[in-house]
Amino acid sequence: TPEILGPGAVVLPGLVRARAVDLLSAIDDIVRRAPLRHMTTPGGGRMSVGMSGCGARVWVSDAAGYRYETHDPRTGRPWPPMPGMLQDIAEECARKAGYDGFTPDSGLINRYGPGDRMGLHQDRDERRDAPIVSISLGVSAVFLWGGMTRSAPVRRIVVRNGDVVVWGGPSRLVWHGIAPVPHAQHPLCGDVRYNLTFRLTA
Ligand code: MD3
Ligand code: FE
Repeated sequence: TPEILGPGAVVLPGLVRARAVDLLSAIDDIVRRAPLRHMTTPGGGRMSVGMSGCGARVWVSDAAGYRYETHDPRTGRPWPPMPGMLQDIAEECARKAGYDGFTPDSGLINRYGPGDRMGLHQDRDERRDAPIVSISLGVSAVFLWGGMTRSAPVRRIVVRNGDVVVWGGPSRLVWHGIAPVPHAQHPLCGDVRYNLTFRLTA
């Protein structure tokens, strides 16, 4: 049963839980070719989250700023193509949230170890007329759902293995983040949480 978080934002609890093993093996294939790395922020910080991705373009951050790149700066090679299974799952999730015909060209992988977090931010570097599909795997975490300004009150929502959240329309530029991931174990992932986000960048 979908839960409406806000205008255009929908939680689909457990929608891909039965496919978690397949999703994790797709992640393994990708990170073997494009290793997870801790990106640097323009302000000089080091992100605690490990990142990689697949598809035509993937988000990167370094001293020069945030942008989408067609090649992995670490290897100089194009990012691994987006597996058809991931493309299909992302499209299905978007459709079930009311967004028909979503064809993402970017799949970002975020890996959280115990204590890792993502501070409040907006996603401004990709197409804003397309939704973002987010899939949580492994250890549960608390998603921080703010408002249209940084100082707006924040709602806390637990996201578990196999949960899907889709954000679009008026909720697309909402401030959001992930609270420090608890030291916990999940049978498929050990003490790790993965998040996959699918986006349209061009
Ligand atoms: C709400 N990732 O990669 S996904 C990110 O769990 C990011 O790794 C978090 O925020 C994670 O940028 C949260 C959920 C998410 C993604 C994009 C959004 C929520 C969003 C864009 C607008 C509003
Ligand atoms: Fe984000």
